[in-house]
Amino acid sequence: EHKRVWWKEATFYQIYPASFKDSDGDGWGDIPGILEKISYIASLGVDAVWLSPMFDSPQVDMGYDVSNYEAVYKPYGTVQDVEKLIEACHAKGMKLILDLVINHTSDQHAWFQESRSSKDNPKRDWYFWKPPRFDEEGKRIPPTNWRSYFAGGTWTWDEHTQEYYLHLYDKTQPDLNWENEECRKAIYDSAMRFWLDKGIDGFRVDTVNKYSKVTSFPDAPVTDPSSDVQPAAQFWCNGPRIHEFIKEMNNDVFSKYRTYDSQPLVTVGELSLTPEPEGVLEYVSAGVKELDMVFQFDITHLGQGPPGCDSKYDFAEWQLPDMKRIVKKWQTFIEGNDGWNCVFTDNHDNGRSVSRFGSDAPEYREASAKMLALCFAAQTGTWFLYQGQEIGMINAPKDWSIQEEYKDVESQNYWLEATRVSEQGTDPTREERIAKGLQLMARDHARLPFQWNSGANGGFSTGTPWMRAHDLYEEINAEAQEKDANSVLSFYKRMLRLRKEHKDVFVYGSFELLDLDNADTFVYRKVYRQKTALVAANFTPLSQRLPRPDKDMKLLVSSHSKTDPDELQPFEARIYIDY
Ligand code: TEU
Repeated sequence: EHKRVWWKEATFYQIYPASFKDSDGDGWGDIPGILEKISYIASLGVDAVWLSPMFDSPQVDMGYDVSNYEAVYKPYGTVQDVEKLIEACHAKGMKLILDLVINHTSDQHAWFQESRSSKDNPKRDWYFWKPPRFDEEGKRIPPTNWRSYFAGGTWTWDEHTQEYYLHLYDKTQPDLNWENEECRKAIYDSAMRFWLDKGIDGFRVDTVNKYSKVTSFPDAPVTDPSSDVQPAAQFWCNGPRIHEFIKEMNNDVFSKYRTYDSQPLVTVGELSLTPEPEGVLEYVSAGVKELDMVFQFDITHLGQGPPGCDSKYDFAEWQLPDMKRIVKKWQTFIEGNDGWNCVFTDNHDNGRSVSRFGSDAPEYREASAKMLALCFAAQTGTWFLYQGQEIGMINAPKDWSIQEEYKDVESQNYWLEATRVSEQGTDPTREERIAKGLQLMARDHARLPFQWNSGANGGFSTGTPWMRAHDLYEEINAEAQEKDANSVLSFYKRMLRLRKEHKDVFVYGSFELLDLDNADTFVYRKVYRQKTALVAANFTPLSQRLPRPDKDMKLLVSSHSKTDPDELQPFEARIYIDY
């Protein structure tokens, strides 16, 4: 049985500051806007807020490119505003965690500015600098052939000191050199203690398994001969010193702090590209003292090409059994050990779950939002919700221009690359395929302004929003749903209540998958001692046979107001219990 701790039973609500609420009409969401909506957030029944980066930043990667950890991006507000937010959350009984983005900084960070200023600057070694190589024709080439996340290579040439620097993400996001102890200590002070001392309750730790690189910097094997950059995650992910670094971070910093109500701090790491359960346990087993839990991205990879290379937005068909296999793998991975798990379908890096896993057609989008809420609310682990999920927000309309309306650096880079190879004729259909992939899975979809009401820009801003508001804000918005007992919002609140009331079974129970091969319904059982719950969810727009509940179980909840004893209606989901 799992030891009980607050953060296992808590539901977290992620806020993306740019897109939540603009209080001053400059088109950007801000901290005062979040403060205005604090009662709304608390009314959902969530226990903690995760705020995506609000630090000072040139916003090339929407704040995941930090230029000063100890300052707030001006349009978002001030350090004092964040202090007010910490207080306001605590006054409502909610905890607040911040994003910890420490694999890289922005190239505008003072550390990098110093580092790039000369080869003998004391901070030169805080980043990875390498001399060039030369090919047979004497042409300058980068130190390795690694492919970066946002398309292109991982090395950028710096004229000033005639060396390359490393970046796994955009060229304006140079990787910090964790091999350098002074650099690590500066990270702990500036990015962590500065905010912990102000009373935050923990961190969501960005890219947590990428701090240690294979520092001999070998070339990756050529898997794509048509490209000069190759997937190379084996050299920058889960590297040789990663566990040493995270243990040090925990020992020197995390373990020294408590939450505002004197409980253990919480840390949730972002652990991509670590598919094997055993490898994950090395990070989250309570005994190893690294992280409390990590996000696993298998679920968000449904429909994407292989991670770590150029096929992310090359849509790949998937079936419901694929999703079931993933859920089962992570639901059962913490059985019999002291690790923990995260449950989520949405975040700021993915298309909306209704559009990806359900249906965003007008007649089905509410039903699928509720079905997904129910299907995930009964799973073991800590539940993370992303802003707008609770009102069933959907992807941007398909007729929006990718070039004009999509703002994300990743989308734009993929789009440029796809149009280029199409023009060159090397892959004439790539442009069309990538367009389709972006329309479904681009990170932009989650970043549309929150739809508060039917006013201009969905009530998000009185100015011109940095990203266009969804065409459907009159149909999908929080204000209308607050008044409607049958809305997606009301259903989320109900599921959050039920999850608390039935936490033994939902949060801590063991998981058993039924009928893996059924491609229409997702059915599983949760068991805690003498208590059993049966969850059945219809992922199709057709009626489906309802699997017979065991013994004489009683209906706890259905996502539809009228239920049929033998059939699940389109996108209906139910829970039966026997206690
Ligand atoms: O994402 C880290 C990351 O590597 C991927 O899991 C993620 O899917 C990303 O979208 C790459 O396609 C984190 C942040 O969540 C993301 O917003 C940042 O862009 C990234 O780090 C760089 O800081």
